[in-house]
Amino acid sequence: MTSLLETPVPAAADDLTLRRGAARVLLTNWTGSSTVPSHGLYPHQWSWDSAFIAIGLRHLSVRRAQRELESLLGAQWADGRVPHIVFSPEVPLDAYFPSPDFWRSSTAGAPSGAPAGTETSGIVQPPVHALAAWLVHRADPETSRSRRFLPRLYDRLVAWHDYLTDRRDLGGGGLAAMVHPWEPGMDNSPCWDGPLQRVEPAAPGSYRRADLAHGQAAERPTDLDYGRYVRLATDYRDSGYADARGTHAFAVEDPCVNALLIVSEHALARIAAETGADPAPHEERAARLTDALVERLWSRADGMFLARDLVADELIPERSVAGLVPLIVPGLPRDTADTLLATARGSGFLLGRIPMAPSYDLTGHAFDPSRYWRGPAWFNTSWLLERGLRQYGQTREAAVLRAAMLDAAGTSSFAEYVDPFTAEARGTRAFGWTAALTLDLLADEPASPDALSIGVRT
Ligand code: 9WN
Repeated sequence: MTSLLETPVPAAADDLTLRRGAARVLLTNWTGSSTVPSHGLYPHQWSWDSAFIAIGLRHLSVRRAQRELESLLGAQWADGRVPHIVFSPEVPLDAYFPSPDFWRSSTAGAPSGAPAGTETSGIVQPPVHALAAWLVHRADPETSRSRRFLPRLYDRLVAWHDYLTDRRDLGGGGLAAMVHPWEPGMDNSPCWDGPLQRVEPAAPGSYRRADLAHGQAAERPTDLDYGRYVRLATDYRDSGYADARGTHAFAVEDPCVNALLIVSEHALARIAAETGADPAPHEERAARLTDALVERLWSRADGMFLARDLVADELIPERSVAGLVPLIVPGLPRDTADTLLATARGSGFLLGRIPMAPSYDLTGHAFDPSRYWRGPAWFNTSWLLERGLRQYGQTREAAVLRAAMLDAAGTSSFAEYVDPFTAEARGTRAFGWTAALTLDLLADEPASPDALSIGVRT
């Protein structure tokens, strides 16, 4: 197969048309205080979606980008968790499952400090928020300072990271654990197939999926997996959303989640310095997390990071794009970064040889180019890889990936995910973070390889 690196970097067909199309998606998906990932399939506010969306929205409206993060963090629980969904009271209950009457956050979540006046889910998603807040600030520091954007967010972001590094350190090794496949954001990844075997699915008639009304069954999780998701969420809710070691049937440490936590902790150090707080504790925590990531999740045999199953206390032998995302972490040992780059270019992910890296190993037994997180390529993980490549000096490869992403975003009508070989659209269209990250990629070529100066000229 010819490497894309051997051909000239194609200019994005028409940047202006692409920019207008992406802006239209964000304007259409804006609800007045936040952005829905998609009006049909995901009609509420999602946590990591909002962070990626804010990163793109800052190029369109800094005020809206600030609002996006403020509204999400406004629904934070007193224990520090940032819920993975903030429900809109205007959307009918049957538009999305599980709906607010399933999670019952304001009652079942009360022991864990859920807000009384807003309905949310009780689980979390990857912590991209401090990174997003920093990037939104950098887009227009003057407006940010005059609105006291960072000082108002700082304590909330610290409480969020404290929750993850304290209550969610379920493995005792210093990393944050996820207790439901919806939490790492890559719900249907083959990484979770093994740990999910232990979970008794909820009875098929006890709930009704809403996703199949919008997505094709062949591109979505199976009913059996859905039954297991429902069982885990029900049990967590019935425990009052309590986090304690040894009580979760599903508990994993995910490399993408923890890499994002590290980058966000570095961002928190910059936010601290900007707001007059002490950055040192954040840099120290980022360094500790980086050591723990390498110590607990690096697989020398696989040349990449793997997730750890905390119930069995072993690495999960499935290679997903989550294991390449730590390229976004600054200061990895050089041989670790070099090996990771080699794995990304190798037969499992073909980085630089196909348009966008798949979500799961192309040679893996469970690979499927169309099914949700089991093979298709996503724009958020590709955006992270693009930044990671740049950070480790691979600017030419980063430029090739950027061009391929822009091309795929336009031709797929800002699809939720695409076939990794053909970049053909899969999932829903007019998807929030695809449009937002397109705007971010179009905004500029970052002046510095530092992951925290993503998309901002310094
Ligand atoms: C469950 C909203 C979310 C993304 C996730 C993606 C998908 C939800 C679902 O959609 O998950 O949270 O219903 O499948 O997997 O990453 O945040 O876009």
